[in-house]
Amino acid sequence: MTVHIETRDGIALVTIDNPPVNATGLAVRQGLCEAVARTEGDSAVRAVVLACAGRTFIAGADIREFGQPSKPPHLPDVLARIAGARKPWVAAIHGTALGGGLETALSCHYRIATPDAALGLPEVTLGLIPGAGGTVRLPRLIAADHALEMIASGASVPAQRAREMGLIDAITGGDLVSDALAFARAAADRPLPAPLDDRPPRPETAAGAFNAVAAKHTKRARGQRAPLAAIEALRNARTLPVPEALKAERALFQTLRDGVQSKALRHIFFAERAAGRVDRLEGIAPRPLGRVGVVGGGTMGAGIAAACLLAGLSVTMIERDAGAAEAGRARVAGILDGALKRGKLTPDARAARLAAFAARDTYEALADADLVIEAVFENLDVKHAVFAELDRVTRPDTVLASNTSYLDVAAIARATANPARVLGLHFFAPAHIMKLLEIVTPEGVDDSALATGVALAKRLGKIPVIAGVCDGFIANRIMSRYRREAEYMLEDGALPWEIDAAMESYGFPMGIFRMQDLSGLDISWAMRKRRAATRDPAERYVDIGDRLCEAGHFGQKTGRGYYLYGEDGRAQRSTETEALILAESARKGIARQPIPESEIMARLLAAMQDEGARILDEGIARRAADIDVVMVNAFGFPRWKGGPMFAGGA
Ligand code: T1G
Repeated sequence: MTVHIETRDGIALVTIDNPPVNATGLAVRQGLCEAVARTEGDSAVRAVVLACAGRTFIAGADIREFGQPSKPPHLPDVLARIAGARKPWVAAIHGTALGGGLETALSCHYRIATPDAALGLPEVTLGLIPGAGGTVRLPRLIAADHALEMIASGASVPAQRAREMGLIDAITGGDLVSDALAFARAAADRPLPAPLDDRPPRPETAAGAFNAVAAKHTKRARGQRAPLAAIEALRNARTLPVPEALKAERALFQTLRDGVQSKALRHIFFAERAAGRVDRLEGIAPRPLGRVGVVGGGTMGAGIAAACLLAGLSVTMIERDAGAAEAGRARVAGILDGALKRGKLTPDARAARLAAFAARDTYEALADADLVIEAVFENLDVKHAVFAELDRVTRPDTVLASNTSYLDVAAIARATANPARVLGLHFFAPAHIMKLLEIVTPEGVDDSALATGVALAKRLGKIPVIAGVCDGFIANRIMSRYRREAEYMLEDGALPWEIDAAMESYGFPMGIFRMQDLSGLDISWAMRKRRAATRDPAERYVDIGDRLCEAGHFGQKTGRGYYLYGEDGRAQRSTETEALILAESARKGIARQPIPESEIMARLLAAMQDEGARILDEGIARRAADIDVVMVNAFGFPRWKGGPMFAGGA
């Protein structure tokens, strides 16, 4: 039974049991209609508690249903029956009440939640707005600007905050269902509260607060339609009669649901979850993951160590000497302090995490590590020396991983007696924040070692994407390709700020030249010099980046790169860079032609899709959707475009 009913001393307990997240699929909607009819018709029932089995209260409508014609009873109709019930309904919330789940709770007369519950309307993250009354009812329960913030941002609020805003009536102290039954029993003796539809919209918390939130999210939209639709729906809720506002909400929702941005966002939602499912690992248990070793306390090593500590793992970091170990320890402590400042860690949790951390200057300190991640200088000889030492000091079952961003992991593995225990774990800076983790799989890597890498990604709250061994794996290989295309366009007729503007109007947070200036032009310059001897002479090569570096212009850190940087650090167009580019075009005999914005993006997307197709052909990536997951999570490809392969119709 997806929805079952039992009555305890005159209170009906309606329980939804629809794993994995109690989404309001057809059977749930039918079951709820049945529950309303039965409880309304049973004179022994005085009140109703709506609860969910499993890990969470309803986490939303079933997103998988959106691609097909929706079948009645539709959620808004189901919720109207609950709201119209003559007996009080109490929503008993645990886990996350999200989207249609929170809308279902809003149609109940009361809501109570466990202390660790969270409530939200995240529809905008799927390119939607609430489609079952949320934009009309939420602002009748909580302040207008609070309602707009929740719906336009899609962010959840914890139970305590929900209580303060008036979104829930109580937080339970003990067992949720028992408390909810007691709450319902007391409610049965009181007059029913007025349905939300009959209440006036709540005022804003301060004059102008609503418009300030609207302005903030209008600015942040960057071409996304859903946040703007959310603002429109919340304005309707304040100005139109409820029936008109609900009709307008439904129309906006259906337009968004059938639009390309929502299809792209739903594609990425499921692609990110599918990325971690690896057929070859079915039935393969990961090895234990309690103690992690990190070799290297630089930016990446410290970020990786902090990510593991924040996930509750014990970490031993080693560096070449006591001074470097102390510097690495300080970097890790700094990251945890940042998490404390941002409220992501309590002082006790920070102390506990630091107690699980050691920074040492001897390989012997890694003797009991379950997994070791190397994050040292990107040089094969250096990595060979590290892995030879790891082979010597670690247990035979310890998984060894390199964080290399482009070196051949199989070549690194050859420094060990058992290469099958070596894989790549390519983190992206900052490692404790970026969600993507490329899991690089050399030929012959042991399945349980691979399963351990995937398990680590999930433990860290990251998205694992399996990548084969090649230069740059998936992310950097595609980025190198479209960076080259951008540089070709500099010679052909475009300027850095034109290319960056095209990318930013497409939805990237930052254009590629601005991004390179930020990370430092000298890094890729060093890589180009290293590869000069093996570069294909037939391949077109653009010298502009080299010219800038030869003149000492490494980007923001030297005050000039592709852009000029003022005291305030703002990027400005550079006439010197423009002159250098024009001179390079002339030197190569290229007659520059202006390149319109649409063509700039078309060429960049074609470059990404072309490299993506090669990556699939070579088996470096398992599916086109994995490539989308990588580009969205590594390089800010706009989620609402679905990734380069989705955008290209793959
Ligand atoms: N529909 C269908 N499947 C869903 C789902 C949903 N709403 N939410 C999760 N799943 C699947 C997911 O694909 C995965 O499947 C499994 O559940 C576990 O998810 C009318 C229109 C709830 C915080 O946007 O944010 O309501 O991979 O791996 O990390 O106005 O899932 O196991 O086969 O993410 O513990 C609004 C989306 C929908 C919430 C749990 N709701 N879900 O996170 O597990 S639109 C959402 C989440 C809507 C109404 C509108 C998270 C989670 P599989 P998971 P998790």
